[in-house]
Amino acid sequence: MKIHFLLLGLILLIFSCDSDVANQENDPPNIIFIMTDDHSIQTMSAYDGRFINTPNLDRIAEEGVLFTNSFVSNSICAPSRAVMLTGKHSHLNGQIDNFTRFDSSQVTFPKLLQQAGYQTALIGKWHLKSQPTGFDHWDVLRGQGHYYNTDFYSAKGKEKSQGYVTDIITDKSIHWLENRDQEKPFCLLTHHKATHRIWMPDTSLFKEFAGIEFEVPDNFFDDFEGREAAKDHVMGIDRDMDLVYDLKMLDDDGEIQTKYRRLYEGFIAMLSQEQREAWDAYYDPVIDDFLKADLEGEELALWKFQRYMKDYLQCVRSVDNNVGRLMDYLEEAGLAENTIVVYTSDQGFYMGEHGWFDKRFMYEESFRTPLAIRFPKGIKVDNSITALVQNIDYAPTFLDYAGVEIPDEMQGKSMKPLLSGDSIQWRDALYYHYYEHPNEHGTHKHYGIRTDRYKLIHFYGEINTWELFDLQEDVHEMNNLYGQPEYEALVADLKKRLQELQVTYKVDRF
Ligand code: SGN
Ligand code: CA
Repeated sequence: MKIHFLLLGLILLIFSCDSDVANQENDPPNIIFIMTDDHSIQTMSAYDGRFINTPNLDRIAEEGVLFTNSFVSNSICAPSRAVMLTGKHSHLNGQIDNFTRFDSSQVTFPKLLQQAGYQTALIGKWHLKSQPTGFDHWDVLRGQGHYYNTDFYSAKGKEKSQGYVTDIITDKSIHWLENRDQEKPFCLLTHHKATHRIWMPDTSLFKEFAGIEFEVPDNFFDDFEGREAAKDHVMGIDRDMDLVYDLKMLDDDGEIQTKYRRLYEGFIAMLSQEQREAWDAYYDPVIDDFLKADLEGEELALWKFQRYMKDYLQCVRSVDNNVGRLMDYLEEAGLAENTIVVYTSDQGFYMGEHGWFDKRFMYEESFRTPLAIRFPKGIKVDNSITALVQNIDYAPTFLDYAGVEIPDEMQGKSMKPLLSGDSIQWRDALYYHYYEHPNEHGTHKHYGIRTDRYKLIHFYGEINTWELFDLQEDVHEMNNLYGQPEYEALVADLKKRLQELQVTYKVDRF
């Protein structure tokens, strides 16, 4: 009798374990969508090891997949966010620039996931002006927010934080995960302020890049020959990067007077006494050395480049540490297997290429954006994917993995087949359109097409110029081939393909 009961117990145990496994297999995956602001692929070591080692960001790629041809559709913040939420290009979701207010009545992937039973949350940068919709919980910065002691806004109202913004966004994310409804799958958007201008580092990370000289890009002293639109830029490290505001050279005697000195004073007034002491202990000797060196011309430009890189990279370091912390939490909580972790940025950034900071242009550094995806249970391919993907693809991908129907109106494609190793027909060209003009960085409106080898851009509005680049022969896009007779047939073909893309994407004016 006893033996029978034991046997029955054993059978029941095996059966229940089996069904647990079966349940887990069929559980919809959780999603953690980590996005930084202005993080360049040049400063993520999975892509490029010249400047910084980012082991935690790379870990997502190593244990998952790195997309080596990942692009945005409009290289600026609010538009990128709207594209990712809606899966549609800017002209259809209406968020063509940073000034517009996002129409939050639109269909977005968080809303669809929520309807399908997901718990959804958004923590960190939002920048879309209208109140977030489609989230059970949101706790966001207003506009750009601040690096130190910033305010957060939630359904409960405004709350001041104490500390460094990248740490706080991570703390809030982990806290939400710990207190979520364990019965439901979740989708968490952890959207950082870093590494946005003015690149204010965490005071505890000041030491790392002391004494390091960064490699200066070959085209740092670009004269923009043959590229008229770029000549109007206001994003030169030499000319436009502010010594006090961007580079923190706030001297006590007020010798260094710059356009944005007062603005910077406002920012650092937000630091606590302890934070301010650590801040000054780091920058004061740099200011002294800078004043003594009395630099001019090219030497000054190169000094500015080195300082810019240090501050920016210190912000990246904090992101890397904090992404590591979030990944560790997933492991400890037993969530790693069934959670899709995405790491990306709202666009790329110039690290001195063409002598620039900022983004906006369809040139490679700001058109590209990092993209790594880890999903132990669902990814069947090794390490890297070379297909041309774009941020219109994120929403359909999340919906596809969650088993939710992808609305026809979404223009992106699910990347799930790529990640599953299925052989499918993928796109062979990308469409891009940047609209914000006039703006503080002088970038003209432009649109264009990029294939795996060529890029054709039309700058319009106050100017009317075309640019053609052979990306295989000219990776830095210095040699505009447009107008050269031997490229006439290629240009005609690219214009035709561009027009086809405009029809496909329902662009009504071109
Ligand atoms: C701010 C920055 C600009 C930056 C835009 C857009 N100036 O206006 O340098 O191009 O944001 O950035 S700042 O003085 O306020 O830092 S975006 O990432 O939000 O699109
Ligand atoms: Ca940005």
